[in-house]
Amino acid sequence: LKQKGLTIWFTGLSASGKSTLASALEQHLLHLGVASYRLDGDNIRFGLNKDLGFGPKDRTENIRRIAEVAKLFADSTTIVLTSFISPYRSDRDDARKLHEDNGIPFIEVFVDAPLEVVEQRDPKGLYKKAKIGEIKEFTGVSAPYEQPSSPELHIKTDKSSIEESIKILVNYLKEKNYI
Ligand code: GGZ
Repeated sequence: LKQKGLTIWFTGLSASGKSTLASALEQHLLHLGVASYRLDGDNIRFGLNKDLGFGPKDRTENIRRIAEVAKLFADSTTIVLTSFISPYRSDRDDARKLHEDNGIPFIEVFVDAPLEVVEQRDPKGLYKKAKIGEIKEFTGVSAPYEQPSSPELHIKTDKSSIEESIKILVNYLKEKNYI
């Protein structure tokens, strides 16, 4: 890594492919010998943020804490990969500001797949449950997702393969001289 660290912030609906892309990118960076660290629901929502649910206020607090943690890791010359829905534009903008005010690049990646597609994927059956009301305030069904208006990268996971998507990400990092 040629400078400080940075944060790659994946945002998108449940089952859009955020974690899949973050994991694949982590593998790629590992092979290049670049230090990276992944933050996702498994290591954040069951730990640091286990007191938080999915109402608007809790989601905002979830994202605020994740942004703070990402900033700290990035400050220690690590490439941080976060994969959270982060449905509110203002929360993502706050996360960006926290980084940029500290001189740390923030790369917002919109992991985009149409609702029909993610409902079809439904790997955990959550969309099905949300539709019959078993899960309340489910993003895309009964809670909002505000699409990024000017993300650094926009990846359509129903159109590009994982390999193609990783190429887009790696090319961006190389172009910017980050790796
Ligand atoms: C959205 C929910 C909900 C509700 C549980 N709405 O596909 P998953 O399971 O593994 O990813 C979803 C995850 C979303 O957590 P985040 O921390 O990324 O959300 S946010 O950024 O909005 O705070 C889903 C599961 O948690 N899940 N209930 N109501 N997703």
